[in-house]
Amino acid sequence: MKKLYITTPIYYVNAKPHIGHAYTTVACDVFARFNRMLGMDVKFTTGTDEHGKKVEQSAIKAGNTPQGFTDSISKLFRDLLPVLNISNDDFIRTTESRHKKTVQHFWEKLKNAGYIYLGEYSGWYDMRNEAYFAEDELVDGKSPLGGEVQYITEPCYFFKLSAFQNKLLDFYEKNPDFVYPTQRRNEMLSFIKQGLRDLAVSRTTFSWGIPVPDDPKHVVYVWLDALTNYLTLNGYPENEDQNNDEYWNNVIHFVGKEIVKFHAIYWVAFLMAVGIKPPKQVVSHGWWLSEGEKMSKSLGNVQDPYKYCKIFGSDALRYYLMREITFGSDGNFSLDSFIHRYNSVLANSYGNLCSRVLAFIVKYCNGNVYRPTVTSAEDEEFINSVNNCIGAIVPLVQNYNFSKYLEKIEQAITLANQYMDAKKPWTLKLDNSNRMQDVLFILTATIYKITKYLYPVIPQATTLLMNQLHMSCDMQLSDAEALPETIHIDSVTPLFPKIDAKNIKRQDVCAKD
Ligand code: ME8
Repeated sequence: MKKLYITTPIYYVNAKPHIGHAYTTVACDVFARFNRMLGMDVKFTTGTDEHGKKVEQSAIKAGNTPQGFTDSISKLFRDLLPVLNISNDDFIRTTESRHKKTVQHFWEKLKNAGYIYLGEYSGWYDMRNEAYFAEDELVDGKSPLGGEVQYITEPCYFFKLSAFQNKLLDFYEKNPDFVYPTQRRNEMLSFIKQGLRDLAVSRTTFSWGIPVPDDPKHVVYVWLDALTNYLTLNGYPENEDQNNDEYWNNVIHFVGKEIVKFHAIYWVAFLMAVGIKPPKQVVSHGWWLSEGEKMSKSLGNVQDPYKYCKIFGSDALRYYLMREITFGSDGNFSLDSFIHRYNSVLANSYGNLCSRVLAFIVKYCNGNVYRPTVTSAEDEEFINSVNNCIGAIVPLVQNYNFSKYLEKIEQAITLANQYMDAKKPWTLKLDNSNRMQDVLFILTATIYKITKYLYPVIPQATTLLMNQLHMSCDMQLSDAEALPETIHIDSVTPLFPKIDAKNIKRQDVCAKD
C-alpha cells in the first residue's frame, strides 16, 4: 500500500478553537478519508502549539500557570476532534517530552552542520505572531502580519537562512507543484528572490519554551519548535532515516495562507540543513470571514464549531465548510447560508432522495429490490450521466478542488431525483411492478454510489445509510459498482431533518467568551 502523511498546522493555545481551525482539520480529514478509500495507507496528524511568550502572557492574564493554561485549551482542541468526526491517527502537544527530545536533537543537528551561530538581535518584535521584523518591513507602525511591535535587543542564536537562497530557488524550480495554489508559490518565489536574512531562532526574554541544548538561558524559537512537530509525529529521532521513510517521502502539510512562508521557506531550509528531504507539498487555503467581517470576540461573531455540531450535527458543518468556498480562496461563513445549504442539499436533495426511494421499497416491495435483467435506453442514459459526474471526482479531490467535487455529487443527486420523478414508481406499482422493481434497483444502486463518494465529507450519515442498505461500511472506491443481486432494507431513518431558520439565532452558534 502506498503511504501518505497528511498534517494540519498545530494550533496555538492562546484562543479557543473556532471554525477557521475546524476548516483545516476537516479538509485534511476529507482528504485522508478519500485517499484511504482509494487504497492508500494514510497517516493523519494534528495537535497544539503551546510555547512562546504569547501563551505565557495569556496564562498570566488568565491567572493560571502556562502548563495549566495550555492543558485546558489544548483539551478543547483535542475534544473537538471526535465532535467533528475527525479520523486523525495522532495528536501532538509541543509540551510533550517526545517532542522536546526531537527539537533538541534537531537543534544539535543544525548546529553540528554549522548552520547555527550566536549573535545579538535588535529588531521590531511582533508578539502576537512571534516574529521579528526589520524597520523597513513595518506597515503603518505595525508588523506586516498586523501585530503591535516592540523594539527589542537580545542575545540570540541565528540560523543561516541566507545560505539557502539558491538551494531554495533550485528546489522550487525542480518541484513546480511544491506550493499549492500557484499564486502562493509565486509569492514565495518573490520572497526568496528579495534576499533571505539569517533567522533568529532562540529567545531569552521569556522561559516558556524548549531550552536550547547546552545554553538553557535560551529557549528555541517557537516556529522552529512547532515545525519540528511533523518529525516528532513521524518517529524522529529514533526513526532517523526520514529520507527512506515512505510517509516522509509523501508528506503534505495543509496550512492557512498566512503561514505558508514558515512551511515553504523556513521549514524547507531547516530540513535541507540537516539533510532531510523537504515535504512533498505545502497546500494552502484561504481565510474565512464571519458574517462579512474578521472573526473577533468583541464583534461576537466567532463561529463556534462545537455549537454547530451540537445543533446541526458534524456532517452539516463538514459539508458546509467544504462546499461553500473554493479551496485556496477566501470566503464568508454565515448562519443564513449555512442553513440554506443544509436544507437545500442535505435535507431536500440527498436526504430526500434516500428516504423517498428506501421508504418506497420498504412499503411496497417488502424491503427487497432485485438487479434488473434488462435496462432501457433511458436507464442507460441516466446511469451514464451519473457516472459522468462521479467519474470527474477523483482528479478534483486530488487537486484539492473540494467544492467542485461536491458540486458534481449534487448534480448526480439532482439527476437521480429527476429520474424518480420521470419514472414514477408510484404509478408503475399499479400496472407494471417488474418495471417498478427495476427502476427502484437502479435508484438504489445510484444512491449507493453517491453515498460512497460522499462518505469522506459526511461520514456519519453515509455510514447510517450503508447500514440501512445492509452494505459494508468499509468504504473502498474499488467496489463502488459491486452490488449484490438483491438489496434488502428493513427500515428507514431520516438522515437530515429539515431546519426552521427562525428557530436559530446568531448567538446560538457564536462563542460567548
Ligand atoms: O499559526 N480561516 O496557529 P494558529 C481559515 N501555531 N483558516 C483559519 C482561520 C480562518 N479565519 N483561522 C485559523 C499557528 N485558521 C501556528 C501554526 S504549524 C507548525 C504552527 C487555521 O492557531 C488555518 O489553518 O494561529 C491557519 O493557518 C491556522 O488555523 C492558524 O492557527
